[in-house]
Amino acid sequence: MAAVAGVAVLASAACGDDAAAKPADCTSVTGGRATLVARNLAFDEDCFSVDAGTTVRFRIELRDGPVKHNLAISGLPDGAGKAETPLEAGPKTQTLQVRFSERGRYPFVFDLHANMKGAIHVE
Ligand SMILES: [Cu+2]
Repeated sequence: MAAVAGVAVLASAACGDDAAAKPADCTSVTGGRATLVARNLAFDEDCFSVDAGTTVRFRIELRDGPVKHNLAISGLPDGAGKAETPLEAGPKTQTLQVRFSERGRYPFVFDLHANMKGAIHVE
């Protein structure tokens, strides 16, 4: 966890700053739908909270023109490991459906831009 904290200093995102705690302004996912917008080399959300057992359909709006982005969620249980969309240039809308069967904190990142990250808190 200490190694993660060193990297998190670069991020303005509240959610990525602490390895465990859920920030007060975390976005609750309702109805199994969540939207992330990638714009100006940043995501508009850095934290989602989800009820355990929920399948979430993420809508990822890529709005950075020729710059390629994606969404990658790691640490998933049940052998799923990682769920991710392909790297694609905008404008483009991607979808990623993930079932969160177990409580925990699942980091999400965009693989090329270190500041594009956050976490999904499954409770
Ligand atoms: Cu990016």
